[in-house]
Amino acid sequence: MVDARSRLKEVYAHPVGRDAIDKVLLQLGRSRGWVRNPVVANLRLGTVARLARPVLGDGFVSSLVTVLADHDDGAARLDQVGAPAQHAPDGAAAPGGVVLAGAEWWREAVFYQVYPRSFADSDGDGIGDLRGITSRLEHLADLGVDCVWLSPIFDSPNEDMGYDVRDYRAVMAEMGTLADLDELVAGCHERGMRIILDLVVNHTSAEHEWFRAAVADPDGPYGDYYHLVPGAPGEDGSGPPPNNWTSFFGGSAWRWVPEARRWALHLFAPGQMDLNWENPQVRAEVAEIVRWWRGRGIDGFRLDVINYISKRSGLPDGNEAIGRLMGFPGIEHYFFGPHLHAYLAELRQAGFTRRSDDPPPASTARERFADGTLGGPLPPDEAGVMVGETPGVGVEMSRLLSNRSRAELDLVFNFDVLDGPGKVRWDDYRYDLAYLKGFYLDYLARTGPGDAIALFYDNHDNPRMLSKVLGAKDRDPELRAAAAKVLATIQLTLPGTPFLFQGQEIGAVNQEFTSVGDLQDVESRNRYAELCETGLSEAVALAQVLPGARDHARVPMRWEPGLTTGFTAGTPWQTGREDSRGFTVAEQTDDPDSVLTYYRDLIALRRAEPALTRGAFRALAPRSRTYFGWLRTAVGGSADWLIEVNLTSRTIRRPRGVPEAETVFGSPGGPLRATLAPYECRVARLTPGNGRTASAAGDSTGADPASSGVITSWSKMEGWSA
Ligand code: TEU
Repeated sequence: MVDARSRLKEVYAHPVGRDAIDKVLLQLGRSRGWVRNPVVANLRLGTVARLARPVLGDGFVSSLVTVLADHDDGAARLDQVGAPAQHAPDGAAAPGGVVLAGAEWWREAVFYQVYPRSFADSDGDGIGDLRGITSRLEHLADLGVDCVWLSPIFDSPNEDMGYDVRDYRAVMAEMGTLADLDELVAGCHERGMRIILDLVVNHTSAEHEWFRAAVADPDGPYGDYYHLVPGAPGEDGSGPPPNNWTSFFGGSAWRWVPEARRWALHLFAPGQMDLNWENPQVRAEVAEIVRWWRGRGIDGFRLDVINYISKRSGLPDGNEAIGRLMGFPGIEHYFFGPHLHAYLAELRQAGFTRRSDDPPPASTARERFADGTLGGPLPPDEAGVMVGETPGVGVEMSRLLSNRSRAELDLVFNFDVLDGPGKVRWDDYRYDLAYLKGFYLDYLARTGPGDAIALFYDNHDNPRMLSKVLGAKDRDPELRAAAAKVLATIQLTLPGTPFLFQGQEIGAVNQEFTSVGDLQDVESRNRYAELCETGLSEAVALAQVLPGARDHARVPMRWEPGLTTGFTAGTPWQTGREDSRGFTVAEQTDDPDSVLTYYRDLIALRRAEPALTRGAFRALAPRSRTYFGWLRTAVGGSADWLIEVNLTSRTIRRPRGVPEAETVFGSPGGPLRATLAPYECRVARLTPGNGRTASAAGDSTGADPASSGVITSWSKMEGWSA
């Protein structure tokens, strides 16, 4: 039990405490070495509270103690999970080279996120639809995708682009019909791909029948489906709301619903009403929705803001310092709530797990072999895959949510990779890939094969990573392609499950929006309006919205050159602002040097070489800020792979000698040299043997005498990590 007398190191030993402290340090842009300093580590919490008062104000420490107390068995639970086994080879190779057929197929899969509104439009109304996706499945199959994830397609008034569901068992009219969806599911399965949907159940649309019923009769059975709180006597909505929580899209998280004479909680837009998960009836409804879709052949779900579902009962005010630091007052009361683990375990059993008397699903994916050829339909998965979207959780919390032994989620997203220390999405800055390297090395050192890391940089909620890395240079076609390949190499060959977002495979970048009229997203528009209200000029307000606008990633997919990019025959609902040459699917498909070819070939190699997915991992030169290299070794050590990238736009010197290795993949190609070109990347097979020097191996540029030591064996490579 942590209390004010506990020492900082005891808090740090608690998984939730550690993540919380790390988060604060990251947000403040401070090093973690600070906590390890013995003087600091031995400070009592009460003392920390006094010392930190000028920065953190009052109540910070007691808020922390409360959150830790919710998960007081947390440390014990993590012990159960066990010390991470450091990504040692995970069991024997699958028999017969068959991949992705096992219960945990998703550990080796490549996921691909489709943003349906902007993928492909089949009927010319300017809005992407299900038939459009079906017509483009060959692109995904060619790319080597194992599982397609569709952002929301359920019936919705679209206040937040489908993340406000009106009917969980119907398709949104502009995207098609249930029959179209069945066809899309069958089309994926036929090509050996699974398909998952987005399950948005932290909240429903205010137009959902449950909310209508709740408003009509707040004391009736549906009143308790939501967080509806009576106002003071005579309240008309002008009084203060029930607490100080704020919405992620601006303003208070409460709105007064006059018909019900109640305040209603909405952590997102005013029409996204938070469900009350404390009500067992709500949990049962959600499980039924999942079972219904599983029967139709859906292979699982990505669960939207699923770590927000358990709110502290009584909905107390949030601590102000935490609110300031994290940007959202109240967040400590729901981002890792008291009953989160119990609700997830229950949902897994009641919704995602097949029962022996369940009829078979409408279809299942065909088996796909290591060489890409297809077999017959696989037996139904025992459980649908549960991919948690979990904003704000750190590494230890990720383990508590995803470790195999916990039977909660399968995979989680950790968003800390997306922005550098002290930065948030809205900041205009150049992302340093050295941070990305450090983030993953830390993550990998603290997790093992039973944990699950989703490797991702792009999604529909973030500007493009490629643009964050390159800044204005993202318009330089050479740099753009080279850096895109660096990101691909890291994402596809580190341990973990890659999630690609549409467009990544062709090197998509941010858009040059010029007015607020170009932005469609509720979050960007609200933020712009709020900034203007504070007295900023429109130009300055726009400049403060654009770096983080979610619209960058939501423009139509660029299938071919031209104004409408092959996305639609009509007028696109959202226009991209790009007319660059060479960054469309059509232009890249047959180009051997294109980003698309690189992705396709690397995914194929990944499927053929188990070392790249299941192999042991070892970092080389872990402290270098410019070079990122690592080894992957197959079970039995039959094949050693060397992967390396130059994290910068400058030529860099290799940290040690030139390894003797056969480059299977490279950008630019050619033999390994003593230096790495700007954003160079390599996937090479280490050659066992000795004696040959780098120049004898064909390095026409001449080996650098200072680093001409040839590394010919695993054991010598290990010296790199010293
Ligand atoms: O996003 C959750 C989330 O917390 C953020 O990543 C979100 O982008 C927001 O901008 C925070 O400021 C999920 C969905 O991915 C997002 O599209 C939805 O808007 C949101 O939940 C609400 O359902």
